[in-house]
Amino acid sequence: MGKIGCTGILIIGLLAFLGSTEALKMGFYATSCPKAEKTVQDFVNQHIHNAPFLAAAFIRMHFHDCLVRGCDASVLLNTTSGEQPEKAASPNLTLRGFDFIDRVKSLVKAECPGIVSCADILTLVARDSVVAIGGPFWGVPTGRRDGLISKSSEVISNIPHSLWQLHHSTTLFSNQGLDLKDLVLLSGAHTIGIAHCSSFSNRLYNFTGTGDQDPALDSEYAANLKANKCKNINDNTTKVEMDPGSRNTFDLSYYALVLKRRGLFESDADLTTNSDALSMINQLLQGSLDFYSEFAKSMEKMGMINVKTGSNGEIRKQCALVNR
Ligand code: HEM
Ligand SMILES: *[C@@H]1O[C@H](CO)[C@@H](O)[C@H](O)[C@H]1NC(C)=O
Ligand SMILES: *[C@@H]1O[C@H](CO)[C@@H](O)[C@H](O)[C@H]1NC(C)=O
Ligand SMILES: *[C@@H]1O[C@H](CO)[C@@H](O)[C@H](O)[C@H]1NC(C)=O
Ligand SMILES: CC(=O)N[C@H]1CO[C@H](CO)[C@@H](O)[C@@H]1O
Repeated sequence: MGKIGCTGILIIGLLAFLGSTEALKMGFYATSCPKAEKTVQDFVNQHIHNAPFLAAAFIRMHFHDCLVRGCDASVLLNTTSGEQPEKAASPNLTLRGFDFIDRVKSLVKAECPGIVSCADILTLVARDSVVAIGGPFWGVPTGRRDGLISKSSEVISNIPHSLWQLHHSTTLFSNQGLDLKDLVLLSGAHTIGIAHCSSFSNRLYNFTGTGDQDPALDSEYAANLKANKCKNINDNTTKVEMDPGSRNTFDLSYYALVLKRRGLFESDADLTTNSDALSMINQLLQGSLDFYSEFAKSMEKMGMINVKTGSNGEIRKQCALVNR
């Protein structure tokens, strides 16, 4: 009797433990909503060709989601409990594509109400849109649940800033279980998309606060940016391709630019100051380290940061709002 009770408690305890740490798995919705992943993929394939720049927006949105409170779609929430949400924080002012995610959510919700999380939808959209522009494919195990909290105040300390030096970014990444190799590879996402002048113009106009230019930035490139793009330090509207000429092509040219001292952010330039990172960049460019397959591994890792599974979180009805 005592023995059975004890075993019972052990089993209940074990189940509770498994419930809270349930892992993501491939095809989580295979029986509960079999068409979900295909619906997401079809919508992305239909629409991304008209707006290929959204692939950059979604992979960045996914990154910003995962680094704050884990990949739980907290980045999609409007205000929760009276506090400003993550999307109101300055690094999020330039996020875009929220309406696209809402449209995908509506389609999937019409098929299977209450089953598929916004966190999984964002993760799938990020992957499928990068694939749709010819970029790398990575596996997306599903089963993420949506978070209930989103705070603007948590963004600044968790999203790396363009002015950060390498050690700052590596510390932040390692707190999330990502190493230097992941940082080098994930920074490769800067092969697509745009940046606003305000994200880097201190390097052009006021690097150390004395009206100077960052010596780590190629001076010819800097002169060109100043003459044609970011004409003064207060410009916060002009957009610059991070990888000029191939902003919608997921290729190695970002790394080639970094070596030419033409990476836009200090965080890009700083990768070359670490000998291990520099060596990885050279291996990527030479092909002895395969960009697509290594990038895929790092994305899979990123997509699993602090996910909520089992009975944690909820399945949001609308991606911008918590259910209650
Ligand atoms: C060291 C870490 C990183 C820093 C400091 C950083 C910083 C930035 C900044 C400042 C912008 C420009 C925003 C703007 O002015 O509009 C940007 C854009 C972008 N970032 Fe990063 N980033 C980092 C890592 C990543 C990672 C890990 C990814 C994805 C895996 C990523 C993907 C992108 C993409 C695709 C864009 C272009 C967005 C668009 O076109 O809308 N970044 N990043
Ligand atoms: C969330 O906020 C955005 C931007 O302010 C707004 O366009 C959208 O309608 C809001 N969504 C909901 C469901 O309230
Ligand atoms: C350059 O930076 C210094 C120190 O932060 C500041 O006092 C000065 O106003 C800045 N100059 C411009 C043109 O923004
Ligand atoms: C851009 O700068 C203007 C003028 O300084 C300011 O009013 C506006 O809020 C800024 N916009 C953004 C997106 O930061
Ligand atoms: C894209 C997006 O939703 N941007 C929002 C960022 O935060 C500001 C301030 O709250 C909003 O006005 C923007 O709509």
